[in-house]
Amino acid sequence: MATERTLSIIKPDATRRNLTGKINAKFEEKGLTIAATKRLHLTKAQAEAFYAVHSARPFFNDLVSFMISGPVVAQVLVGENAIAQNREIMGATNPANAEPGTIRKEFAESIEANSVHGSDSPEAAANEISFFFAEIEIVA
Ligand code: IDP
Ligand code: MG
Repeated sequence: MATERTLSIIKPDATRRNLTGKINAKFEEKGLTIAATKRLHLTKAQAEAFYAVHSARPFFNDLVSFMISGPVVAQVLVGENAIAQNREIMGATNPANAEPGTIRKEFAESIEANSVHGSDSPEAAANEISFFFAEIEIVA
C-alpha cells in the first residue's frame, strides 16, 4: 500500500444538516488526514463539469440540481490506500445497501442525496483534486 490522495465532497444534504464535523470525524478516526478543505457553492456549469462523466446518465440533471442546491465542502484526504479507504468509510451509493457505521448508512437521505462524494480511482482522484485545489493549498 502507498500513501494516496483522494477528493471528497460533503454534499448539500449534509451541509444543510450541519453534519460536516460528524463526517470529518469519521475520516479522521480511520486515519485519513484532511490536507485541504474549501466550502463553496457550485455554479451549474461547475457541477456539470465536475460530473461530466455522468452526463449521459438519466439522473444527471437531477444530480446537478441537487449539487447546486446548497454549499458543499471539497476536501483532499490523504493516507494509506486513501482512495479505497474513503470509499469504504462512505459506504454504498444507495444508503439502503450501505454497511452499518458508514457515512451513507448513518446520514444519507436517498441514493441521490447521499451526503458524500469520493474519487473512485487514482486517475479520477488526480483530476478531481486539481478541479478544486492548487498544489500550494494541499498540506498533508
Ligand atoms: P458514487 O458517488 O458512489 O461514486 P456514482 O455512480 O458515481 O456513485 O454516482 C454519482 C452520484 O450520482 C451518486 O453519489 C448520487 O448522488 C447520484 N446517483 C447515482 N445513482 C443514482 C440514481 O440511480 N438515482 C439518482 N441519483 C443517483
Ligand atoms: Mg462516483
